[in-house]
Amino acid sequence: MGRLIAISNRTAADPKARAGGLAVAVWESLKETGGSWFGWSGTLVDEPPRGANVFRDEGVEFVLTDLTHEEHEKYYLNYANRVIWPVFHYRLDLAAFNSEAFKVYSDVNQRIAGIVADRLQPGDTVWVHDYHFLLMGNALRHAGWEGPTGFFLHIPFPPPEMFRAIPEHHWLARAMCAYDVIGFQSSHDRANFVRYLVEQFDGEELGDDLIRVFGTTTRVAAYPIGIDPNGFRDAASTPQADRAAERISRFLGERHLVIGVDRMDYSKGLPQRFEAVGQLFDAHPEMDGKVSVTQIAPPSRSKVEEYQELRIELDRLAGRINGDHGDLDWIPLRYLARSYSREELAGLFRIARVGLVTPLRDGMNLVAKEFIMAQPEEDPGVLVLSEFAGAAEQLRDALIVNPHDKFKVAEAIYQALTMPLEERQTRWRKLRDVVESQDISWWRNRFLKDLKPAE
Ligand code: GDG
Repeated sequence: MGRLIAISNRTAADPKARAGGLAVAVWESLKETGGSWFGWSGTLVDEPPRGANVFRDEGVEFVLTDLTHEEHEKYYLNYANRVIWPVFHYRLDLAAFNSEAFKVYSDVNQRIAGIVADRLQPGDTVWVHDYHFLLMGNALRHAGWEGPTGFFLHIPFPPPEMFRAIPEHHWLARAMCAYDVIGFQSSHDRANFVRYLVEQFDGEELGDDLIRVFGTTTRVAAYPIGIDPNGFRDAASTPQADRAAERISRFLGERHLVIGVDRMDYSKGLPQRFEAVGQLFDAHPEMDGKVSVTQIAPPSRSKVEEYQELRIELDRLAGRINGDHGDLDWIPLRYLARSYSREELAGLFRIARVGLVTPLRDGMNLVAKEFIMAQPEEDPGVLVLSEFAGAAEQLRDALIVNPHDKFKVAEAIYQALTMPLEERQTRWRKLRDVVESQDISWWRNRFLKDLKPAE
């Protein structure tokens, strides 16, 4: 294969950003093939930028463009994060449809496609990531690029009934089919998209994941993303991890740790999770003083109104639960609205008895996989996992719950806290085998193997 060209809104140009799953996966692939990574620089400017900021790091070329304030407002904050994000997470009620924002979204896709197309060479393979760039494949075709072009959606794809609520759904779908390969996190997301193409545009399933629609053939398949399992296991035994584990142990004493780590986002089901924790202590007073639930929730997109409301709701719920159940020497639910390093998180996961991953909707959820890899084999913790996370398709030996059902989630936490060692080990070994075998390289290799023109 020739050069790999990655396009994503945020890149790993900043070495500190190379810790997350996507950043590591793309970064490693680009280093192997000597490729380029196009995206937003993170800088906002008043005037439309001319050209891009180009630099190299470890053999990888970064080509970054600034966004204007207007582009940031309409393309990023409005269309990507207040139309596509909520609808794709089944939250029509939170969508702020806006045709002007769609126009700017489309313009930014085209502008960046122009920057990319100018630098593409025959033999290159283009891999576009995520919901900011649904239109990028089509824009590249218009700019004259004919080589292999694939797209991976990191977030869920909604049922057709919801997708059709987006006024521009037909434009989005038509443009998406300009990609040679469209990858989803789960078979469920794939099925939603295929059903949309079949019902709306008489798409024809040709077998082998190929769909014929809009006069072209596109591969539509599920490629569940993985993590770097050894990297995360190693992170859990660094001095930084030990220090974090030690610090929280001082606070825990003999108590069991139940941990959650999520970006503060309404898709992650945090209010429902807090309610379930309250229910746990209501239903099992014998757990009083024996368990400490710690939720780490770094704020994200704090300029968007719905995120500000979520923050207020979490403050309120945590205050109520601690007011109802806490005692002079015990805080049942600690909620920390800040971020920690990857090593610190790994250290906290390592000593947790229960990992709570209960999103209302999630493309995959990498935290579930990271939690597994940080567990010690001799005394592993238990994963409580939402059936609505993409990860639930793979991690069948977790305790799978409906995150809307606070009674069942509370019982699953209780079951996890009281589970005999032997059962914890049996479940954990099976989960570890999945996370290890279906890792980040497996994901990347499967996608790139398919990333050739479908005909
Ligand atoms: C999207 C999709 C899909 C979290 N807090 C801190 C921190 N994290 C790290 C986690 C994990 C990553 O961020 C979060 O990944 P998730 O998969 O859980 O969720 P999203 O951010 O919503 O990601 C998701 C993913 O893309 C990949 O395709 O799985 O469904 O929504 O790695 O550990 N990292 C550090 N400090 C924190 O405080 N360093």
